[in-house]
Amino acid sequence: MTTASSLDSSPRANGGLVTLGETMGLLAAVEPGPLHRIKALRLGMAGAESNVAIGLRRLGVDATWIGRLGTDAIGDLIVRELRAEDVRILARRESAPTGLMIKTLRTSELVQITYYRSASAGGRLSPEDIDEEVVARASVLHVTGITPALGPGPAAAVRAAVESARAHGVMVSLDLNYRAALWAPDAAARTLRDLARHADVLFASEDEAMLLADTEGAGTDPVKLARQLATYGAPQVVIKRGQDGCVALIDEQVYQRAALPVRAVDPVGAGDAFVAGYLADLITGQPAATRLATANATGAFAVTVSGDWEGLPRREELALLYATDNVVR
Ligand code: KDG
Repeated sequence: MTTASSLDSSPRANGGLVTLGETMGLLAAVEPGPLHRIKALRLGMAGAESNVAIGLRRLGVDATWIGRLGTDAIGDLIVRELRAEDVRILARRESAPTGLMIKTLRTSELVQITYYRSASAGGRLSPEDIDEEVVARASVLHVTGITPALGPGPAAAVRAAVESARAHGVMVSLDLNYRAALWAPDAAARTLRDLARHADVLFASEDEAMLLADTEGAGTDPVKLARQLATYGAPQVVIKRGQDGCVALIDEQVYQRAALPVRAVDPVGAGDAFVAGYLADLITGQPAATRLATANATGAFAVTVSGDWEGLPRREELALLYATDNVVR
């Protein structure tokens, strides 16, 4: 098996992003409180990988999402939304239902997510869904640690996509995205370590980095954590620190950026937005410092709006967060 090359940390010029994973219906509470007392739930959709794909499209970069959806109204809703966002969809429709998640605000600061996805269409993803030609034409293949947690088929699909990407010289981006509701930490660490060895760009929160790093050596210091993750071979390691900004080790240089001050309404999706900003600028050939600035801005925009992807910015909006007279425009 090939491992990530530390020599080539720039993507090919003409392709966009290809990603794969499960996108689900999302029922989001419109007010804080326990679910049984909520007056209304807003119906939408979300999925870490399709959130990233939408983020790239909003920034003007081509994006393709591969997945499986039920032949049901939620599947139709997802197709409509992704089409409206101009994401290319390579999805089979299944007799199994489209997965669903419920997002409640137990307090105005505490978000709770409940999944209804154990026998969903998205969990039937398999290597036969991976079109090698589509992957070969991309600049970047983006995968997350959520998909391999869905079962052996999705895990094999991720491996097949990564192998295709590596065989065709396509950069591999991995967001560890550990989901405790889906698998145990030791099983996750084993699989994610293996995937990390094939990544050119590796994203992690501090907690996720600790899952893979030797914490005795790194502790909780984000720069040390980034250095530890870099030992898996990725020339670009980015630690997402939420409201504390980010730390990155890119081509052996350390970068640290503070987050942009915004009033957070909904933190879910901020990580995907951050990744989308970074990858959009990577694909369009921007230098590391610009990639991180864009990532910070896209992450900040995402948290200002209720919904996992709805607040993602268009390129011309990025500078708005730096404006000093940002009241009326
Ligand atoms: O990062 C946000 C995602 O986690 C969310 O949109 C849903 O894909 C999702 C998941 O599996 O949690």
